[in-house]
Amino acid sequence: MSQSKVGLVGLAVMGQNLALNIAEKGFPISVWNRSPGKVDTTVERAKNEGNLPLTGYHELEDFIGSLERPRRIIMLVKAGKPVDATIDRLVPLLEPGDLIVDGGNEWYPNTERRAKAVGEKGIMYMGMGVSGGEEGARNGPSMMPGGPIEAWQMLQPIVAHVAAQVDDGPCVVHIGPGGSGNYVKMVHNGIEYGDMQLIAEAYDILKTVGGLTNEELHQVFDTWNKGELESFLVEITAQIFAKKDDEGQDGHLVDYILDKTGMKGTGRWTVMEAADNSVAAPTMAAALDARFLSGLKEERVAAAPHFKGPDVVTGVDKAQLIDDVRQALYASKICSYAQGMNLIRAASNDPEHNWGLDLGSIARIWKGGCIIRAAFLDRIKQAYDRDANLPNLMIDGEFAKELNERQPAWRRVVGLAVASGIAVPGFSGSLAYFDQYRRARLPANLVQAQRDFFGRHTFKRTDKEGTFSAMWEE
Ligand code: NBP
Repeated sequence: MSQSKVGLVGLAVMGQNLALNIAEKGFPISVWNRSPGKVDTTVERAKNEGNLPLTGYHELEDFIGSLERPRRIIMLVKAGKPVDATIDRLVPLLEPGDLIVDGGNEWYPNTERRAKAVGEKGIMYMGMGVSGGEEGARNGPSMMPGGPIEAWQMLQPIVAHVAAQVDDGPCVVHIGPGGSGNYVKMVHNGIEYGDMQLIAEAYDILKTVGGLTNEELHQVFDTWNKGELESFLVEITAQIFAKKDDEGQDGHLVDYILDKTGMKGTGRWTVMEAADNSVAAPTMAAALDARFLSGLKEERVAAAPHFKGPDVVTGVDKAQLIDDVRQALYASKICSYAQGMNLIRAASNDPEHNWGLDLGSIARIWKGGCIIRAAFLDRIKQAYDRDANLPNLMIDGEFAKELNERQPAWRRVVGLAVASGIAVPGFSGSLAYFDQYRRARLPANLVQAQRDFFGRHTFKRTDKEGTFSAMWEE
């Protein structure tokens, strides 16, 4: 019997669909899952979806024995302990030169720890972020593999065909060494949190101040998706507003959904990492905080009668509001991506990592397959092509021009929201990021004076070199 080119372990949503995708691209694949039921389901699907070259195994030993050597095994099991448990079962059956790739959303130091441990046995290890959810995994995800270059060379011939394809190639690149693949996927998810929050704020303003109906919101988002905001998230948002309730109630499903956001942790990691690296990430942090606050549903309901917010501003020109919100959303999005890119660069330059990551190629592989795919990622790539050392995306000539042009609308929207009592932490956090970055002098002089006053922390002066401390209390 001919041997499979690749093996896949873990056949839940992601693993099952990725396995079918790999098989469809012509790579014979063997699959195994801890509980055998999912193996049978996957085999059945492979049969029904075009007699794909996929073989299922109930015994791990048989699965390993079916693989071409050196073996390539992709794991898609729940991050954390299940990954360790799977490695513990795989490693005794493997040989030096074999490769294990963890395709889950793993905390990057775990990948580095595992790579070291299995590396002592001559086995190679990669952490590969996979984005695009179920649909991406099945039809072409964006893939972010990190680890040794020799491991990438073994993986590349397969993933280059399996990843989403865009105008300038497959949405996969060797991100860099160590846990960099997981890191970039983590920041991708942080950006995703920011994008979703910004879209939710646009919705809130348009609905609450503009009085837009779901039908109108559908139209607006659909139109936006044909312009500079063209992206997967804007596209699905338009579709969401068109969806009628599926439980027999009048109206649209979106209005029956509880306003309490779930999360799995990658957004939290991104914000923690931003703090650890001293990188300002107010848009992503605002998105995370908004999820925390949304979680306090019962508390919010109890608190509501205790406060009276301002009346919503009335008499707003609807067409102008829609156009302003579009501009505010776009400008905020630039700030959010700037924060994410700066975090990736800071981690890459950390002497403990020295990953040497290429921001332009990272933006490129996000152009297709993934949740944050958007037309403007091509422009982000071009910005880093123009200047790989761009200190901040906002100061690229094209983006700076766009931010300048959108400022009046952006400020109108934030002002209107604040006056109406609508929280827009993503829009206002992004605007504050922009305003702090663009102002040559900030009130940090006063903070330094206070620090010196109470703690003799010293300060620098603007007019001469040296370190100073003052006798503040004469
Ligand atoms: P889940 O994260 O829900 O994990 C389920 C899989 O883990 C099943 O195959 C399960 O086997 C296996 N598993 C568990 Br749980 N404990 C195990 C153990 N001790 N030993 C061996 N296997 C174990 O699956 P998923 O949603 O497909 O996600 C897979 C990875 O991809 C995760 O890291 C996730 O964060 C990431 N990811 C998910 C998405 C998405 O849209 N779902 C998107 C991008 C990335 P069983 O069948 O025997 O219980």
